[in-house]
Amino acid sequence: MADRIVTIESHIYEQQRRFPESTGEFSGLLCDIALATKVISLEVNRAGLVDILGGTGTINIQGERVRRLDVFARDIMIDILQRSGKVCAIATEEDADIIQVPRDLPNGHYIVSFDPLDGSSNIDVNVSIGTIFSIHYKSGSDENGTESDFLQPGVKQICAGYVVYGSSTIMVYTDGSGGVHGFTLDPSLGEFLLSHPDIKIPERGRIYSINEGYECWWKEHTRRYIEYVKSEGDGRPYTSRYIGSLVSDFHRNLLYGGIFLYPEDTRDPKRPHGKLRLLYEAAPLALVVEAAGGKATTGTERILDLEPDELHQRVPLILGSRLDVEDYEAFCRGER
Ligand code: P6P
Repeated sequence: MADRIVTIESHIYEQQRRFPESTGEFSGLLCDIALATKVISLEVNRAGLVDILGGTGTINIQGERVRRLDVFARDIMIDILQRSGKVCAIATEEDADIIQVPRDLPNGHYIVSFDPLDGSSNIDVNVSIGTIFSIHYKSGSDENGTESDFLQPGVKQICAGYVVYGSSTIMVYTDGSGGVHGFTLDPSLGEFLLSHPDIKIPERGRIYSINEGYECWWKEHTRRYIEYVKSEGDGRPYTSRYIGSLVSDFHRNLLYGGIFLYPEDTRDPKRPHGKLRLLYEAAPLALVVEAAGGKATTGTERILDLEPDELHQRVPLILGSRLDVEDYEAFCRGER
């Protein structure tokens, strides 16, 4: 007898019934995001066929070459969010400033930050990529949303999650009510089906994920921590796994246990806090990993407590199994 088939929509509305006072606006927004990622998944899986590989020739505000799929993913998310009637403003990795909802469309109380296609440099070589999203309730009084609405600590996120476009397309999210749930897209049905209910990350893993090519730029505490996990001893050496696609590295470590590190380094005095962004990479994944029993830190501060100064702020990001992250924090404090 097949297990009960649970679509993401039925799961979302089942969760909503736990909050009798809810209006259904949040549930509808999350369903809209699921719809957008289904459309993106279709295009990602066809990219090699419909010649939308290769760049657009433009450069985004991060100074990175924009791939056509990036643009497509951004446009789909913005179009669906703006027409949802639940959002008043949007921030994306591809845009320097926030995007408000056109005046001729209804807007709502939520703001959404997202990285439309993280790991996009892997598109042309068929390595899995992903979308990361974060939902806050707007904090200000301006019904059209302002940049300051986005500068809230991650602990205030209403919901956060990601989609991995890999061997299959999986959407994972937490709505802060404690659970982390994964849904696998059944392409024949065009439905996300509950495949990973109530995900919990192992307390300790045996995987570490860091770009070892940058060792010459690591700070001393990072160098000594990596030396430690590579040394023989109690369950060590760990296995090194690094895809170079944050959502894929994170998703694997969430299910198997382990630690992902993109630490601050000494390569560029103008960029002392590493590469990853707080609003639409670190904070959403931090909400997911903590809801699954793990931890997310800069090395010295809890990611979810950070008060953003600006939309595209970069932060060191170390997250995964609780005991592994705590080991790293001890090295940062000089206790190990
Ligand atoms: P590096 C992809 O460009 C990305 O933003 C993340 O998906 C990934 O974890 C990281 O950069 C990889 O960066 O410097 O190791 O190539």
